[in-house]
Amino acid sequence: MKIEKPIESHKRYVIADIHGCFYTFKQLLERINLQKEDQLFLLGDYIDRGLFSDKVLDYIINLKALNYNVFALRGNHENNIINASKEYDNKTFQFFVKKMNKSTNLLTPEGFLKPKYFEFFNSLPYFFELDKFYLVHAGFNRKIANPLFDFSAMLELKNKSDYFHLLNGKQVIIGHNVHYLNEIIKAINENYAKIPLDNGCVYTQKHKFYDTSQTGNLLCLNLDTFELTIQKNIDIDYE
Ligand SMILES: [Mn+2]
Repeated sequence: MKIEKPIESHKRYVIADIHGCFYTFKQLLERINLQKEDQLFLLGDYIDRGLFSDKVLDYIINLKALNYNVFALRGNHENNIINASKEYDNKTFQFFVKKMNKSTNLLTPEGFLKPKYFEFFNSLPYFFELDKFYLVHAGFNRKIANPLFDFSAMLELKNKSDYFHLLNGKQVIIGHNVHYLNEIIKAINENYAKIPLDNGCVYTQKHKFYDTSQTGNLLCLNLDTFELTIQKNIDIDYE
């Protein structure tokens, strides 16, 4: 899906991996002072891990209803939950959502995925093509002739270091893989071919893999100035 740049005075922002951190997301949007004419790109994984997946989704759906230019991509978490809702029997599905996802607030009292969320997830595209950028949840499979056809790579790609060249002349902006803040800032400042934006917003406490002094923020990149707004997780105050 190709998206044209807005006129000069309007801004373009990208936010990745909100993962249920509603209050942090809202605070970040207030700090950038998002206007209706701006473009806001979201890189997927709105749900799970944090406690407020439903509030995040309702907020995004409402911004769209109010005619904000919100462009939301599909993450593996959205893809997994719609697949599970189609493939599993209801008991297994509820178990999956409860145990794996902590997102029981996405379900009806009968244990089905609420139709408004199913519709939203089902509508999400896999990538956006902009003037100078591709935006995608996890990345592109650069080993095949046309990376724009490998949809599972777009959702799941784990490899942290396989892009040193632009894709069709464009920079690629990704979420999905947690990167430390200093790595992200370096990629932005040095204009890397691939810019990661997932700083592991939910990882605020001591963690077995991550140095949490370098994680725990939700980030917003201005695509035209490359200014980065760093919002510390405030959802922990609401849990
Ligand atoms: Mn992901």
